[in-house]
Amino acid sequence: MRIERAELRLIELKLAEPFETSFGKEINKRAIIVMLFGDGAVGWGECVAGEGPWYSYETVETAWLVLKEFLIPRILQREVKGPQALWEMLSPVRGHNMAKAALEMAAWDLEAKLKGIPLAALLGGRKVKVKGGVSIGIQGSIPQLLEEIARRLDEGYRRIKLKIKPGWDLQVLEQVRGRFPKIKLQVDANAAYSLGDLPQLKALDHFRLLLIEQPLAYDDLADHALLQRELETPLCLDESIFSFNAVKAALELGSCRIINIKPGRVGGFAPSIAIHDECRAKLVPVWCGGMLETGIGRAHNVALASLPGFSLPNDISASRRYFERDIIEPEFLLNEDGTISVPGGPGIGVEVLEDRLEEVTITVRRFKGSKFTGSH
Ligand code: OSB
Ligand code: MG
Repeated sequence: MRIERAELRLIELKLAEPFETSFGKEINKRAIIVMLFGDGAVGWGECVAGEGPWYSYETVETAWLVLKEFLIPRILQREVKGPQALWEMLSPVRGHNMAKAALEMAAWDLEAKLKGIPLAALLGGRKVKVKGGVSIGIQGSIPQLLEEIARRLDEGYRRIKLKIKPGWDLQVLEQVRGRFPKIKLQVDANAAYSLGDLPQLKALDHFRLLLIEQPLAYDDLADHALLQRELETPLCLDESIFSFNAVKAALELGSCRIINIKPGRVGGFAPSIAIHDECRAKLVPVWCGGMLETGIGRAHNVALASLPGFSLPNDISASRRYFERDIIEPEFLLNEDGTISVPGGPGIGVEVLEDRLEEVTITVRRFKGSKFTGSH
């Protein structure tokens, strides 16, 4: 493929409901949407960097800068053998995985469209539907949380993830398990604990959780390994897994027994597939995390989750759980069996609503050769 031109768009959508984690509360969702044009087709990507450096050091603005100054110039007006080769062309840029992934994933969509096959098939996925799940933020009170869980179960979700933090953990789980003894339940601390909290963390073993996600610091594989030895419940790493090499280290050290793969966090589909294959060979279950993506990012996540090693329920919910109106059609719906269907059309298999996209756009920048046009 030849990348003839590219476009970046900063967009903002209102979330259907605010989302609170141990690191903050989000009311609106900002994202950078990437378009890559080549050989008569267009590939779509979405950058998952947040507004502030809380989940990761990357932000919407650092990603915009790195895309514009360092990543797009490496591929523009160049002949690219395929998305794997494109990832290698971006690899001299150290870090900035979310910026890289947005471009790389757009190239996979473009390649799949040029071949006339679904993105899922190009990635090696075989499933026609993937297991859904819903991530529930920290609520104002325990009764409110119980209501929220009941509503999500009613909607058909079969696995609930609760955000926890010190002070919103054991009493909350006590009540949740009391009311919902049988549901598939897991928790995510977004790195809010330390080994000083060992008694509280050990008490999590009482709640029959599928897993405990990222309890300790984002860069602390050693303490996660110590903690995993103290717990029966499997630990799952999210923030710590920023590369294939981080997975090797985590598995070698015993820092977790499950891996959350977010393609944005690891730099795209090429590293996601490598991590998936490594985990599969070592019988380590994986699942696909989410970053409150628009329908574009969700379509990418659904395609990835169709690979065979994604055996646990994913943080993939219906479009409506995130936004009143998504930017794609058809929107993602939850099937009666708690799954989300993998689109069967070429590439991401959903249509981007260009009018809707225009409505939510804050800034556009177009790149063509060494010149560019646009407002930022
Ligand atoms: O830690 O998994 C996380 C959203 C934003 C940032 C980090 C996380 C999350 C979620 C939401 O848990 C998952 C989703 O997109 O449904
Ligand atoms: Mg997480």
